[in-house]
This record gives sequence, structure tokens and C-alpha cells, in this order.
Amino acid sequence: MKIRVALAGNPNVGKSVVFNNLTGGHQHIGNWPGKTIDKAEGTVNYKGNEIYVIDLPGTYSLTAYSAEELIARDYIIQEKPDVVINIVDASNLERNLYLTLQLLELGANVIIALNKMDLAERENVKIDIERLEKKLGIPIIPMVAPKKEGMKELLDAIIKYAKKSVKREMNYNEKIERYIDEVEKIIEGKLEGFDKRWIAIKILENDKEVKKKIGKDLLSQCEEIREKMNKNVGDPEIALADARYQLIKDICGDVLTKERKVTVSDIIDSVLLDKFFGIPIFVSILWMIFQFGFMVSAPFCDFLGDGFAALSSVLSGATGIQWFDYLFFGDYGVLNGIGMVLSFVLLIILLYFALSLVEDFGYMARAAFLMDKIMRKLGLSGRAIIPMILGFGCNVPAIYATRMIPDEKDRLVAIVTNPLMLCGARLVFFSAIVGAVFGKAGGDVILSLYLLGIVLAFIVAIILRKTILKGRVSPFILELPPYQMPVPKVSLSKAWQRGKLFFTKAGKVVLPGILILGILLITSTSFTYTENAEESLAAAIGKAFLPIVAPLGWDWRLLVAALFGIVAKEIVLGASALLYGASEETIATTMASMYTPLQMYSYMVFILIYVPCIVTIGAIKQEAGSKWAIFTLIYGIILAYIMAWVVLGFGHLMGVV
Ligand SMILES: Nc1nc2c(ncn2[C@@H]2O[C@H](COP(=O)(O)OP(=O)(O)OP(=O)(O)O)[C@@H](O)[C@H]2O)c(=O)[nH]1
Ligand SMILES: [Mg+2]
Repeated sequence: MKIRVALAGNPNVGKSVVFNNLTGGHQHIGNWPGKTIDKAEGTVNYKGNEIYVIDLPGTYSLTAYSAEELIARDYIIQEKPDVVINIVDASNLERNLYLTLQLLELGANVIIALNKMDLAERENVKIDIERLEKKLGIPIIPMVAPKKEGMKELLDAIIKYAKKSVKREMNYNEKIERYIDEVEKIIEGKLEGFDKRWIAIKILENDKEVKKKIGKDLLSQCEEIREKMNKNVGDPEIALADARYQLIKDICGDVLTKERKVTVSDIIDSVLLDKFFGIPIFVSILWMIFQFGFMVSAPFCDFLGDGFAALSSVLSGATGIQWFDYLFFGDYGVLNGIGMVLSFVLLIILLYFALSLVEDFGYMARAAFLMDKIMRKLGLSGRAIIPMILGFGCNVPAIYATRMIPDEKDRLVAIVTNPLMLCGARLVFFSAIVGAVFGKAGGDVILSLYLLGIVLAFIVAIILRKTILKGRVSPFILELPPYQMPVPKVSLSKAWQRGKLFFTKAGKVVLPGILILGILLITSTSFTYTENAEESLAAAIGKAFLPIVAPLGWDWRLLVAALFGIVAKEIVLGASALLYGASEETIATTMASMYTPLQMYSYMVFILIYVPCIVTIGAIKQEAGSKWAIFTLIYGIILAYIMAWVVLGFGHLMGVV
């Protein structure tokens, strides 16, 4: 049997954990509301059935007010899944049931997955499940999704109820049902394929999307009833919401007992959200994440880098074809370049691991809360802090995460400034060269680049807010989820996913990029084989544009590395290796001997700012349109150029040469 299943529920209830459990998918999981922004799909085979599962974005309601709500609702209406699994947070039953009632109104075949049972237990919330099943008339499966508790029962329930459409009577009070009945009579037999009662309710609620579906005649008849209801019981939309809340209250009064004490979350919050210590703690947490990543990965990174360099020299001359050996295994070798990039994979994985521990712990929403006041003054919404932190890993998911910012202008500012967050790919280049160029100060240099990116993001935001995106940043309410111990396995698998992505990127983008550069390097301007880089095509390209950057102390090599970095920032490092004929060990010393630390710093600042990589540009285009993607490109290049000069000028003033 083929069964189509949709997962619906409030934000942050665990839909994506369930989805991943069922399908083996890799949906973004974390402890803050609003991660899944589009639907994701997968399939699972169970007891001879092919179950197709779709993960919907989290919504508190099914009105037509927000994109997420429309995505979720349209899917259920149009695709008519055989089963809608309504994931409900057991520790927050009352609020979650509001959506449940709306799903039932829709006439969907609902099964409740009562998730986070462990949390409910910890918070002393007791639910009489059998009674709740009776009251709602639908099956309920208690579960703890991250521990896979209840998954088998859920699968069995899906199969059992898939083709059994139970008719449920979910009635509100008499005062309201009268009007629903009246509208139902008018539309009787008119709208094939829709649940009559649902249409009636939506018409009374003045739902724009539903009203569009109905002919003028019918609509005016319905409007009369709406008017009548308005006169007798007040605004129908409010009356219906009240009716749902009343019903929920009745149900919960019957099945729910809770003695909510001061929870551990409350205690932790009193420290982490402290007026004075909150922000210093936030900064320290970030600092620890990066410290952890660098410290643990350093030996591995050296080892791999050396390994690839050694491999190159062992293989040099292996094939006997001169140009081939030179291109792949020579000092300027592609193997060496790619190896250097790969040696940073552990750093990337560790950073992601640490970031996702913090995310799963429940700290992201707190960071947004803490920073909101300051951020708003600086032109960004507090919610933008989450995409900013994610941007330290990779700007692409960060750009998508801005969807949680409801105000359009707030969101655009967050998107356009996000590439200034120093991502893992740029970090690969910076961490490879700071050691030899700046010696012991290397760590501080990297830290200063992180800070510079953040400061510039705020400056750009303020300027945008005062010019083309004029207006106030709207205040926000973001629910603070309870803290929970992160499950290391979950965070590890997330980090591993990232690491895999890094590998794939290395294979698909970085390697071809370096290969092309390598070929340009061994081809002379008269298209013959050359080992003299100065007369290569690459040099010719670099030299053509050199006048623009020569005053900054660059030579053509730095320029070519930057040009190739547009494709992916990891390439800057691999390209440098090729261009300077250096290995992990020697790249930094080579560069240090050719440029002053000040020039190098100025170059790094340029690389930090100049353009987002191609994938990021694509994400910006998708989320904000081409206009903003081009805007980001142009302001980036101008700002990078100015800042490279500012660094040099400032350095000279301070007496650094
Ligand atoms: N303690 C506990 N935590 C859970 C349970 N299920 C999920 N979580 C955690 O709740 C958080 C949210 O889970 P997600 O699957 O990302 O939630 P979602 O419903 O997809 O959220 P959005 O996509 O943001 O709407 C994660 O940190 C999970 O680890 C559970 O049964 N018990
Ligand atoms: Mg999700």
C-alpha cells in the first residue's frame, strides 16, 4: 500500500526529528522555533507499505496570514495526505491543541504524536492519554522522538488508520454552531473536494484565500450570515478563536494535571539572561566554541597537510609525463592544494559540532533575546543574531534562516549583511596563514577579523536603515524553548553532514577550480607548456587587473587567488598553494617573506569582505531577488577595497610597516 503522510505541528515540537527518524533524512534540527521553512520529503518502507512523508514548516495556526501557514495548509487541502501526523509538545499541550483543532476542522485524518513526553514528565505535567483520545476522537501515540521511543507505534498507527477515515464531530458551542450550519447549507454541494464545515468556518473568519474560491452570489449570501453573527455574538473571527480556546480549556481541565514548579530552565535563565552578565556570557560562549575548534583540530590539520605534501613528493615523477606530474604532483601541484583544503575538514566539523550543541541546548533563542535591544539600535532585528551565528559556519543556511524574521525590511538587512560573517571556508585560508605571518598573534588576528565582520555588518545595517531601507526595526517576540541536554549523537550527525558537504564541495568545486588554475599556470601566453609561472596565462590574467590593486602592495598572485575565491572561498588557500608553489608547512612562510604583515592583514580583510561565494549569491538571489544579490556583490567589492586601504593607512599611522 502507498501511504502519504504529512507532519504538522507548532514550531520546535520535534517534527524534523520525527521526519529524520522516519526517512533517514537530514532536516535541520535545533532548539529554536522556525527552522524548517519549506517542505521536505522522503519515503520509508514499513511492513510492505511505501510511506511517503512530508515535513511541513511549524505553525501555530492555519490562517492565511503567513507563508509557513499557507504552505502547511495548502498542502493538506490540495494534496489530501492519507494521514496528517500532528506532532504535539506534551509539555505545552494547551497551546498545541489550537492547531490540532484546526487540523480537525480541515477534515484531515489526524493522528497525534504526543512528543517530548520526557520533558512533560520532568516538568510534572501529567496527561491522561486515553481520555484525551476519547475527547478528540483520534489516536494518540506518546513518544520521545530523539530516543526513537514511540516511532514503531507511530508507524503501526499510520498503517492502521491510513485508509480508515473516521468521521469526527468536533463541535464548538451552540451559539456558534448555528452560523456554521447556516453557511454550510448555502454552500451545500457546491465546492467539491473541500470539507464543507471547514469552508463555512473560514468564510465566517473572512479568510481571503477561501473567499476567492467561492462565486459572488454564494459569497454575498454567506456575508449576510457573517453580518448576523457579528451583530449577535461579536466579531466572528474572535468568537471562533474563543470557542476553540474554550474547548481546549474544557478538554485540558479534564485530562491534564500539572504542578508547574520553578523549572531548571527558569534557574538557568536567571543566570544566562542576567542584565549585566548575559552579554559577556554570550561572548564567552562564542569564544569557547572557536577556541575548542582550533585547539582540537590543529594537530590533525598539520598531520594531514604534511601527509599530502609528502604524498606529492613521493608521487612526483610517477607517471613520467612531464606536464602531468608537474600539474598534479609538483610543488605547484593540484594534489597539494586540495590536500591543504581538506586538512581543515576537522576544524569545520568541530565548529559545527560545537555550534549545534549550543543550538540544541536552547541557547540560540536566548542569544536573540539578549541581543535584541542592542541590535535594534544598530539596525538589525534581534532575530538576526541566529543567522549571524549560523553564518560563522556557512552563509548559505544562514541566509535561509533569515526567513524567521517576519518584517521584510528587517529581513533584507539581515540577508545583505550576512556575508560579512566570517564563514568556515574563509577561515580555512586565514587559519592556514596566520601562524607564520603573525606568529603568536595569529589567534588574535583571526579574532579581529571576526569582530571586524560583525562591526561592518552593523555599520552597513545602520546605513541601510537610514537610506534605502528606511524605517524602524520591529520589536520581536520569540518563544524561549526550554533548555535541554543536547544529544551528542544528534549534534555529531549534524556536524558530520556539514563535513560531508565540505568534502563534496571540495570534490565538485574546489578541485575543478584548482585544476583550472593549475592548467592556466602551466600554459604560457603562447599556449605552450611552461614551468615559469611569470609567463603563464594565469599571470597574464592577474597582471591585466593588477593596476587596480598594485597600490595595495599586491602582486598578480594575490589577485588571481582572490579571483578564484569567488567560486568558493576554500579555493583561496588551494590557489595560493599552487601560485606560490608551497605546502601546508611553507605556504605561510613563503607569503610572510613576500609581503609585510600589514599587507597580509590588509589582504585578509579584503578576502573577508569582497564577495560572497557563488552559492551564497545564489541563496541571496533566491531569498531576496537579483537586485539585492547584485547590491550585495557591489557593496562588498567597494567596501573591501576601501577597508583594505583603511587597514594600510591606519597601520602606517601607527608606525607599522
Ligand atoms: N526532550 C525532548 N526534546 C525533543 C523531543 N523531540 C524533539 N526534541 C528537541 O526539540 C528541538 C526541536 O526539534 P525539531 O525537530 O527541530 O523541531 P521542528 O518541529 O522541526 O521545528 P521547526 O522546524 O523549527 O518548526 C530539538 O532540539 C530536538 O532535539 C523529545 O521528545 N524530547
Ligand atoms: Mg523542522
